[in-house]
Amino acid sequence: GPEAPWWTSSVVYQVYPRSFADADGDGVGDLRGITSRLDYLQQLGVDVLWLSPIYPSPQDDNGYDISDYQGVDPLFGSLADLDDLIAQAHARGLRVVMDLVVNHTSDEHPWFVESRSSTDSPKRDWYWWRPARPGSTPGEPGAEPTNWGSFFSGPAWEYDEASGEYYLHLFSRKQPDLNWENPEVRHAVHAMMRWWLDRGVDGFRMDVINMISKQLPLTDGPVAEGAAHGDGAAYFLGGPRIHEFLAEMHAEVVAGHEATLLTVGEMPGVTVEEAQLFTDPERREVDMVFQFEHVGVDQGEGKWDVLPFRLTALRESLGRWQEGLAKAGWNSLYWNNHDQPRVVSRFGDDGAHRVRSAKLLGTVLHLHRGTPYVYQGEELGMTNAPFAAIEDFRDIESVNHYRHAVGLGEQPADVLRALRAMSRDNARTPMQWDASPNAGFTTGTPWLAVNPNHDEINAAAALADPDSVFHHYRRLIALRKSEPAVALGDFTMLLEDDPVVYAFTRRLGEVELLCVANFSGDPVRPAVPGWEEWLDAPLLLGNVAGSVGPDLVAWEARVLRRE
Ligand code: ISL
Repeated sequence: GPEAPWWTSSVVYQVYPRSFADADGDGVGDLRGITSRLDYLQQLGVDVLWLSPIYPSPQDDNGYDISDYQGVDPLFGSLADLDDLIAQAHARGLRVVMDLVVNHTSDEHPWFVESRSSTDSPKRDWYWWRPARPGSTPGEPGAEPTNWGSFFSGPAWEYDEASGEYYLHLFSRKQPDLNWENPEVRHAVHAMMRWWLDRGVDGFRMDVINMISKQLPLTDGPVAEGAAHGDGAAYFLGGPRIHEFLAEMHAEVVAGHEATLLTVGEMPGVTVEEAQLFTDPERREVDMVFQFEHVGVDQGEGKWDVLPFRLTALRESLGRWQEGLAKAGWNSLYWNNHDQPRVVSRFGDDGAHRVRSAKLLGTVLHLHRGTPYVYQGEELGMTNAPFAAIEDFRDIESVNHYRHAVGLGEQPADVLRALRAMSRDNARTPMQWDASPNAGFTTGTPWLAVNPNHDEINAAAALADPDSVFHHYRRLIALRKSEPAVALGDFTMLLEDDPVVYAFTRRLGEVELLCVANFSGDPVRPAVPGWEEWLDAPLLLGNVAGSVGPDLVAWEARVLRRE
């Protein structure tokens, strides 16, 4: 068949600029800080750098509220700093992917300022303006055009007193949704994307891109028992024109550059059937999607309903995605990003077995079929943070949720417990470079406290220790380059019902790999069919030095190879 695309054998590293490296000492990470750490990324061996938003922004949602798509927020530096970062990355063979946040803008974006200025504005129709519910008093609770809740608590509609109408915001009230039905909006976005490609960027990670097509007319959604708002997902997730909009974007922006670019659509709620369509190369929409099923296995009714982790649920989900995208399409593989708690605290053991379980998690993920994403600090086994009080949090989602939940009568201690487990701020504590007071992240006061465990968990210590999580990730990334079955082998899940052993094979031609992992603190003999024969196969990679026997020790993972 045709040669596999370059990103099948690539690994992407996500940088959250605010928390990565602060060169100017203001307590917030910046572009020059990132550039100063490119050697570190090169040493890890990653191929692509994905930058979370660095554009001018009021920072209501840490840059996911953009007020100028073609600039750099002074907080992070200048356009010249970005040009320099891109040039220096390219010089090291690293591609640079930008975050594309076009479901919504900031309410301070000139487009929205214009749209809001009058009902006759030529840009009025660039956003979703609606009158109050018939028979209600505009501005009163319950008068919103639909009953939808926003992702950040409260209603998804904000009343604009000056014009007497409401605008839609699926996220914060400072993130009004763009109206993609309007072709002018789409053309403006395409032009902006082309401008970035001309500047040298190598692709886009598309924020909540499956929310850009809305089902009309916008109508009330079902209200769960005890919920303050309705669920509008049926009207904005995977709407009727989503495939058309993505195909159009591909034709207008990506076509002709496919061989060098990477596009990944972030799609909360996407099903594997839909993902097949989005990522089938024949359809020319996106290369891969971020799906959320596997990071929902420890959540019940919403993310704050924290459930115990069950390996069987994780396997069922990941296995179904491996199967669903086996023939056409492609998976992205991730445990972490700037919205998720730290995986070693979540699915591993961040106490006695932190290092080994972090390596196990990396091994299992990177041996699946798909493109792995490493989120900053994951390669160090960084953990969730010991947040003590609500004052320790900065994230708008966390802070809003606390206020609303406590307002509705929940016990503050219960709300805090859920925040500690699931808050996005767990991912956003500063990168731990060394053991110095601010972890080598800043010489100033960090915008979010550094995790006190940086005296032990940090890049300087990891680089110096050949058995560190960092060096294990480096070996995993190198294995993808040296062993074609890692990137392209067929995937077969084993042990469908095993509560502690996660095992699967990859096969490419005559080569067969076995990945087997003990997700527990107790030794176990894996029930893998033919395990005795496998014990004769050479170990490609493991997380317990010298381990060869039939039993896996606590949190042990092995990758074996035979042909
Ligand atoms: O973490 C979440 C809230 O529970 C997710 O629902 C998250 O909001 C969702 O995955 C969309 O995330 C993206 O868009 C948001 C932004 O806040 C996130 O940081 C971004 O990754 C709005 O732009």
